[in-house]
Amino acid sequence: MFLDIATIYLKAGNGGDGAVSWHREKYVPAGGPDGGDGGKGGDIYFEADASMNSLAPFRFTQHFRAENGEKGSGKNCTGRSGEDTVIKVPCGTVVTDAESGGILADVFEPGERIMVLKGGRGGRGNAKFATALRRAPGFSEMGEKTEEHKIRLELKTIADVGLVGFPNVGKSTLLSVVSAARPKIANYHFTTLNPNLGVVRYFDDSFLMADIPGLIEGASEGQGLGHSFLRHVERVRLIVHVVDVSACEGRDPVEDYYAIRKELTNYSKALAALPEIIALNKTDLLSDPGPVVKKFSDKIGKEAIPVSAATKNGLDLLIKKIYETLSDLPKVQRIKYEKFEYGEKDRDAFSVHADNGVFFVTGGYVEELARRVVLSDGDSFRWFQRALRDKGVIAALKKAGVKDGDTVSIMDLEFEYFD
Ligand SMILES: Nc1nc2c(ncn2[C@@H]2O[C@H](COP(=O)(O)OP(=O)(O)OP(=O)(O)O)[C@@H](O)[C@H]2O)c(=O)[nH]1
Ligand SMILES: [Mg+2]
Repeated sequence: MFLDIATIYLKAGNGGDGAVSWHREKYVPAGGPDGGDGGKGGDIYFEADASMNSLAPFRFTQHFRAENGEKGSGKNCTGRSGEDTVIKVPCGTVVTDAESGGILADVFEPGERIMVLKGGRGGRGNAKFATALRRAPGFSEMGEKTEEHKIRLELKTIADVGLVGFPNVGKSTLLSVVSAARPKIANYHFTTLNPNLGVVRYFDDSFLMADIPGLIEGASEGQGLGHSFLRHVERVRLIVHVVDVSACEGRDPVEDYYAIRKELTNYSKALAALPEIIALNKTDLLSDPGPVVKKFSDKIGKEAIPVSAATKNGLDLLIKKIYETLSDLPKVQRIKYEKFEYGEKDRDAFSVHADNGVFFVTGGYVEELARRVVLSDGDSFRWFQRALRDKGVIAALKKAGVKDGDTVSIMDLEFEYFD
């Protein structure tokens, strides 16, 4: 099955905890603190892989985690950093945060790597907390914990040229004879279910052609394979509109032409405004194509190139025309977006609220503090109390009506309040 939209879950690595350790050496009775810092958690990156053309791998694998940082250890050894995770996606994959819809990345150029989630910072070891007054800090900091995020991937194929038209008009056949691509070809509708990409060589140069699944009337409202495929034409520079001029299915080429134009316009004005080259295919089925082609051009008032993907007649001229038109057009652009970043927790904010005699303190600042404290350690606890006082948390508790003996709760820490 073809997939051009996928939902996955990502979690960067947690930071490793800092260590509590004491320097030990023969004949040195009381060494100082030498607990090392924890390692940084692994980051998560996306990488554009030119050999991929669908998001199918994400049907089976939806959870990705980067490695956690390791704990610090004695002798001031910093813990090993967690390995980064690199997720490969096809060029043209737009990565968004599923909750906010914010765009994290447009993974565009082959080989391009974009970081979307940063690993947690490692906690500091007790060595880092030593001061002239506090020579033997018996506590260290815990590593920063990361959160899991729900992410949406959407493939918007990048190609210079998109082949559009009704089903069975010969788009895939055309791509297969002008490039090395080998899309499935068959004499029934909706043979092509996913866009195929091919490189078309033109002397020393080349361009990228995409074969888009057949459109039908109402595609812009979701009929047939609908919207999902129009999305793939969004990023082309030029449309090659393939029309079956042989009328072998009993349809009228002119009506076909206008029907597809209408779908393009309904889907997006930008799409409809793209330059277009009309290729009238299957001319080999006509005994005398000349008058038919002329009649078509006269009716729509535009030039059309007669071709046959089967006999390759007219293809040289078509490719030349495509190449020359492209030369005058601006390059494919990556989508314009403001990069969405997961906010750092507000490091200074906190709030107090009372509930049944328990005073809950929440917010980035106190959570950060609580992460660092070790309640059972006198030193650490005193440092924690001082920090609470300095930042005005104690004053806020008093204002909220705290009395001696009441319980104060911060994250998973609970302690009794005494002034
Ligand atoms: N006689 C003749 N038959 C052709 C020509 N081009 C394609 N065909 C045939 O038309 C049928 C459909 O061709 P495809 O290339 O699969 O058509 P498509 O436009 O990709 O169709 P969908 O993928 O269903 O949208 C096949 O049987 C082809 O062999 C042509 O120039 N002349
Ligand atoms: Mg096809």
